[in-house]
Amino acid sequence: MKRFRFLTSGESHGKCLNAIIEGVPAGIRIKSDIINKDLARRQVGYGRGDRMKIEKDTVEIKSGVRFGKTTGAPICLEIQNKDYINWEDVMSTIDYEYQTEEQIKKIEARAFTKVRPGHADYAGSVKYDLSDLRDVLERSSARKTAIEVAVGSVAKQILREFGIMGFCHVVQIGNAKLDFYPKTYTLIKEKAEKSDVMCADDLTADRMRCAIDAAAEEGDTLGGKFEVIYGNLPVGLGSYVHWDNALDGRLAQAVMSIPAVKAVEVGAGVDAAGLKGSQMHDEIFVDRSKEIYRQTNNAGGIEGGMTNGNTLIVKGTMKPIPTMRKPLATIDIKDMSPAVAHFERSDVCAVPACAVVAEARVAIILVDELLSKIGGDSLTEMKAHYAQK
Ligand code: EPS
Repeated sequence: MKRFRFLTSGESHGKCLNAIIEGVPAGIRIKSDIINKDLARRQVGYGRGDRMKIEKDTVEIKSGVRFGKTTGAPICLEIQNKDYINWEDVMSTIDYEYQTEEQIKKIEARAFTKVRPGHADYAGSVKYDLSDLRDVLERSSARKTAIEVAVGSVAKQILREFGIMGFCHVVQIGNAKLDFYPKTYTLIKEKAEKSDVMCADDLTADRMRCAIDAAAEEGDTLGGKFEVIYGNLPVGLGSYVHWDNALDGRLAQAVMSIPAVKAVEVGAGVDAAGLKGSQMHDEIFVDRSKEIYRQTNNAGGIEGGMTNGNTLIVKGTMKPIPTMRKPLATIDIKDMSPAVAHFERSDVCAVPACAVVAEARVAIILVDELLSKIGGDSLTEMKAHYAQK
């Protein structure tokens, strides 16, 4: 990250999740209500597990904001894990030798050694030399994406000051695909917002729910595909001069690193392989007031690693969640014997939640690029620079 930097901490069943964000100019209105709305969006979705019934994620802004506005100081955010009361002994930070017999029983009951294929368990245990896979699960869990959504919500509130706004929607769950797109982005957003699978078409949403029910019945899980759309972006965020400045590359990294994401596309994405140049590239026209416009957007708003003024379209593919009721063949790292994979409470499908996380991650990269382009220590300075861009 160049200008908008942050770190997060916290475990899935630990006390809380935290983030410290650095680089937010002063004078930006940050509302915890808006952050909480985004947190709630990440929690809903047909096919999510029982954890979401326990948690009602809410953020506490602990520093960097005074009377509703940023001061330029680092912003500290915190989300409490409500489930922690059930895990206090298991997640204790106190030395093992100081634990009582009763506590040790609880800790051992929650330890596991049968790795889940597809999860971070095996590689994590080897990398960090951990014999209880609980130590890997706790931080590798997608639970940490809650605090990332809170950080993304701060980023979105900065972008909104410049009229830049985005949304996400789900286009595939299992084999149920969205073939019929409503005509405008506004309609897609409105329909998707009302749907518990975040799908903009009612019939496809029904098929998605049926697919989730069938997978749940079989003890299986499902992945899918989502799109993140951002509009009203200035031309020239990102750059072609070095590979690590290319906006498409940065967005791909940001979305690809969400747990379970296996592919990221921009615009036409993988379909570009089958198109001719004349079909792929978006021809440029000029209207009467010398404003340029295009009739297509296969580039997805990025040319040469830079925004081109068109709507940004990022697509992500999520694999099915690896924690499954249906046992998969694996090994027990205790003695390297054959075993069936560990199962504990999980989700059947979390594609809508993943889409909300991707929307947040994209906002984080966009605000980092915006700050790099226009700079400024305060919103006033940023706005003055933006007007001259
Ligand atoms: C999640 C919390 C987790 C899981 C899920 C995402 O809660 P728990 O493990 O207590 O049920 O529901 O985690 C995973 C899918 C994963 O791979 O770890 C959340 O808050 O999003």
